[in-house]
Amino acid sequence: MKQLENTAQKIKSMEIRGAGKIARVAATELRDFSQRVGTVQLEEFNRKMKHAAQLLISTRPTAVSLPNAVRAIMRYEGDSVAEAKANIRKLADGFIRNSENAVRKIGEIGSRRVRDGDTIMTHCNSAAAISILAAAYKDGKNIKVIATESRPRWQGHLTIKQLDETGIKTSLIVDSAVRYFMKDVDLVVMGADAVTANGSVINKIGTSQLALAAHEARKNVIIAAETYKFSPRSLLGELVEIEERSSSEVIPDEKLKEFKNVSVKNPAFDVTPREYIDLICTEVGAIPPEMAYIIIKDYLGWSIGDINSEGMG
Ligand code: RI2
Repeated sequence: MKQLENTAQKIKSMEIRGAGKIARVAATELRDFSQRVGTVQLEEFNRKMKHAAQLLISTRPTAVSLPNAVRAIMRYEGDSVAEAKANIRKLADGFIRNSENAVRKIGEIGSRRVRDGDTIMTHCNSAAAISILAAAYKDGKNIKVIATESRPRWQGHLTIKQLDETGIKTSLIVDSAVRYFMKDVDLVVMGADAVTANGSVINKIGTSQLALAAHEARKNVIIAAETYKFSPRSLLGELVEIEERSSSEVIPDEKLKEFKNVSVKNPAFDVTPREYIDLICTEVGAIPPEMAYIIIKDYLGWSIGDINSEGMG
């Protein structure tokens, strides 16, 4: 239990972050937790697994990769605890392997849209987006990247570090400079925390203003997103919840206390309408955002009936 709570806390505090990463870590934790459960009573085992699943899902409300990963593992079967444990191990290992392959495949597919000499703007820190940039560079394309700081958590610093290690020339800019530099940009590549049935993309706060600036300047926007980032529940018309994080990420508590009339708003994500997105690059192909529904139905295998009966995510 302690280790499970520890992992949940690390996801909540963003010590472990990134939509794909938290999905893989949740799958790993559920697998390891299941193996540690001591009981031989299947009912008790199932109850404990359900509790663990809910705890992991509750850590971050926006990245749909998290409930999708948990759901993929909670489909386990078995007539005994031993069988259930074996099945969970298989499902979790399969999910993690597929997820790692998906990020690599997105790099291969997305890099074909990058031309030699392109300057590419990116936002926040997305493993899937960086996979495209790194693959293009590895193919011998001489690219440059403009990366935003991504206030308030500075994920842009992770991006410049990772790009620096690959050898790609990168400029770091403040978030409010995206429109100023858009004239120098050939292509925008960003990640996603969730994609809805109508093709809207939920990603780090600032994504939608960057996409708007790109749209105004007629520059293409590619979103790199594995299929498990598509939201089955959006088929029911549900909106994806936007996580509101602590004010202390924006201003220290002590400083805020000096004001009588000031409050802080700190949404972690925003919604980019599909009109501002040219392509969503998934591991099963580069699709127009209008095709998001097909991914949910054909590749995630969800129908409205399944979603209603599961009651998760
Ligand atoms: P990958 C991150 O969320 C960013 O919004 C990033 O674009 C998205 O997850 C996808 O990341 P946060 O955890 O899965 O920093 O592509 O809030 O790495």
